Amino acid sequence: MSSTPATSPRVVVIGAGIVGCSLADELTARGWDDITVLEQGPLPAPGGSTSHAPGLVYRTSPSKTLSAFAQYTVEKFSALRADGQSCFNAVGGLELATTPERWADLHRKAGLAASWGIEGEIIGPDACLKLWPLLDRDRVLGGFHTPGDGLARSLSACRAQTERAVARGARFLDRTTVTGIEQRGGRVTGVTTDRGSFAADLVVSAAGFWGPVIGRMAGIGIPLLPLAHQYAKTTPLAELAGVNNPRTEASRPILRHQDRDLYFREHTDRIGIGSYAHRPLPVDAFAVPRYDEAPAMPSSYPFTEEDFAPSWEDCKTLLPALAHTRVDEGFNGVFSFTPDGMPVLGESSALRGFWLAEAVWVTHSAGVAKAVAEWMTDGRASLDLHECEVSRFESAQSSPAYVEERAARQFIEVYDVIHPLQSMEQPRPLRVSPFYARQLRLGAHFLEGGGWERPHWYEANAGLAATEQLPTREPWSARHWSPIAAAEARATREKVAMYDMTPLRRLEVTGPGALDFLQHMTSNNLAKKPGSVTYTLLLDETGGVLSDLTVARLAEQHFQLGANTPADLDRLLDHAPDDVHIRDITPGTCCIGVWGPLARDLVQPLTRDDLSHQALGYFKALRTHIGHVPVTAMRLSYVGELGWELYTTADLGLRLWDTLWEAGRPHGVIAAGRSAFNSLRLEKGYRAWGHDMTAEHNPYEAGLGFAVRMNKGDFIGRDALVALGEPTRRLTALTLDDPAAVVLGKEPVYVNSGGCAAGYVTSAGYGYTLGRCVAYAWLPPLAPGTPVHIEYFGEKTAATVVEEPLFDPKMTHILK
Ligand code: FAD
Ligand code: THG
Repeated sequence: MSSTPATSPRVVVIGAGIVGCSLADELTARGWDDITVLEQGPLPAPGGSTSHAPGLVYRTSPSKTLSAFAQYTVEKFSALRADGQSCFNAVGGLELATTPERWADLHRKAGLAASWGIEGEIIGPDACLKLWPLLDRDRVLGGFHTPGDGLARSLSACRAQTERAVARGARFLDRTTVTGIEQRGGRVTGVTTDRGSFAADLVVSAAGFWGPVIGRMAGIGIPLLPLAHQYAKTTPLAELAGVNNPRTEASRPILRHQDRDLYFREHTDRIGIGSYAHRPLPVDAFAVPRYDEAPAMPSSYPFTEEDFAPSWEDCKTLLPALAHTRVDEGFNGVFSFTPDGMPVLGESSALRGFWLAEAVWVTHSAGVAKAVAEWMTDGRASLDLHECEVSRFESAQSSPAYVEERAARQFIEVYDVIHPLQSMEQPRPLRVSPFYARQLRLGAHFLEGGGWERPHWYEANAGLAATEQLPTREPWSARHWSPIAAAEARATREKVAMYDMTPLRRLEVTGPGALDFLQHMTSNNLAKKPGSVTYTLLLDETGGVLSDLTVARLAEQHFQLGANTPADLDRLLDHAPDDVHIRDITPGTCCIGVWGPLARDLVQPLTRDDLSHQALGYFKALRTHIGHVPVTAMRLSYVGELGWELYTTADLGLRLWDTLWEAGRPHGVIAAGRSAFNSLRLEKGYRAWGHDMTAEHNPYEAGLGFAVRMNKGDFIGRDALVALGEPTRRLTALTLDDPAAVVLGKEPVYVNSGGCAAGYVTSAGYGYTLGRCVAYAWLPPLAPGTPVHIEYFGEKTAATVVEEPLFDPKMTHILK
């Protein structure tokens, strides 16, 4: 158990759905004893989404964090008891394939399950029928069976956790509606309700789809959209007579028919059907009726039969026995969707002490509550939460229009087969660099990230690709990929290429205290002369890697940081003393990376400053001019080639591009995209934060010990690093043995032929210089040369542990 505060802060939790109840339990378990849960509806079924949730829990997700949340929910609810039975019914899960595309995707899903340690098996149609005798055998190609999935008894779990929290001192007040959030000087001080005020040091909004209403009281936009989703129960089936015990209600696996956006569970002798097949049905959170005024429950809207009609036909096709039944009761139930389908967790940076735990499924509820309780108690959670933190959204992603469009799209795509590189189609383009017009003209193939349009390759380079000898790709890995990327990578290694680095986050840190502050915040030594650049790590108190940064000291008191997520800025702002000023300069500036053996031939004639290796060495910065454009040049390269990142203000970006382009013509310069970029960085062994390492990993196991200077003085995370033992796992470089084989990331890795996966791939890409696919993976320490297997769509492909870096270990491409 963790450090319990000496006197517990006063906490108000808004909402007694599954999230609020689980949180009260987790906080009181950690010794917090001044918890008040305020609920507008009557307990124990106050009328939110939890009150009617059918409780299906499928644990496997592309997100390792979501899967871990769900695993904890299953563990915890299995052990919780209410009314003499467990709060989890482990009937298992069965996901069906009725199309070849889904059948292939289930194999990919089985790989994800293996990566995250979830038991599961791909089974044929006969085995599916054994588990679910009502299925039409002719419709089913097969399924993915996960015996540990099942049904959460949500309201029972609420009750059991409430009782435990109350026994430890928590208060639950129902029929108490929060009407205002009180604040002073940027800190929350309490809440007002229709029954008086409650002073509080911390307020947690666990108000489910009412989140935006609470957000408005606090002056904060909450990026979620309430949407209605249809759930119906059939009349009794003769075929189910006597099959299920009315107390446990279900014995057969929860069933998914994603090709038709449907799921099923048993309710004793009836079948419950959930549908995502209908049009998005947004609900205005501000117009939801109060409990006493709602026809059923505030979260339950009248069933719209016409929306369900096509689904009902699909149900009867899959389960022919349903032809003898009809829809007996149905409703349109409301819950939350977010722009990226992930929950919204963490403390608001705009209002200190105001926490969010919103857009959480029953599936993830206990895991989320544990993580938020850890975070509130220790300042960090034991799992990496970066995909869930409220701070992940860019300001360009905060408009209500953006949230509504994206969240509705998430609803539509909830069961779709989604490629890891697939971008949403709307609203685009949103953020573009100053070079956008040129990129369009060069036939850029854009993918979206953080709201930015990012070129992945340029059709203009198709001619160069004609000579590339590449193995053909199977259709999945060929999606969002082009052989042109190979030509762009080659041009970078052999000539020179321009990369749009504008989406790279840039922070400016200035002021008398800037150096001391950055020394305290990060792991490497930054006390160097102006003009130096340092690769350094933002660590948390336990030594976990929160981010990797480049820090350029441009003047005594002026630093420019190359950072990763918006959370980096929040972290720095949180800790900054008064004599340090921090600004995100990303939107007003831009950056071009000019890299390749001819980079100096291209750039040197454009400036009067000396760009020789002697005058401007590796990891050095210089303010200079490129033609008419003032730039900051940084001699570093994520692709591992000679060259510079050239930064200027957005207004001069186009001029910079054109100047470099013109000067580059005689050298055969090309524009190159992220597909080549990713390949080159993998060959060079440069890690991508958020994929290869996160807060769950320390620098040594991530292979980043070189960026830690233990003797520079104290810094956050140092004490924890001192106490570390030998690593039990390492971020390990692998190459695939078959030059034609490709993996994409998150696949399970097996060290011995039998047994469980020993680890999983973090990121991967074809190394065009090496002529093989490179994959990084978390694995137990293994010697170079060790053979392993990576499972890709159910097939094991051989790979070998290799020494790093794979490309140019002597740095001859960079140091010249
Ligand atoms: P809620 O349960 O909505 O709780 C929030 C509480 O806050 C409410 O009780 C509300 O009254 C209270 N509140 C709001 N405003 C105030 C205020 N101003 N003052 C005081 N109290 C306030 N998830 C799964 O994992 N598996 C499923 O199979 C599944 N099926 C679903 C089927 C349907 C039809 C629906 C609608 C949802 C389903 N979900 C499922 C989603 C799941 O139900 C929700 O994501 C989950 O219950 C949300 O829990 P919560 O505690 O965040 O919100
Ligand atoms: N450019 C800039 N800032 C950045 C990135 C970038 N910040 C975020 C992210 N990318 C940081 N990632 C890296 C990873 C590796 C290197 C640079 C940024 C790198 N490493 C060399 C190595 O590992 O050998 C040098 C390390 C050293 O000398 O200390 O170049 O792309 N501006």
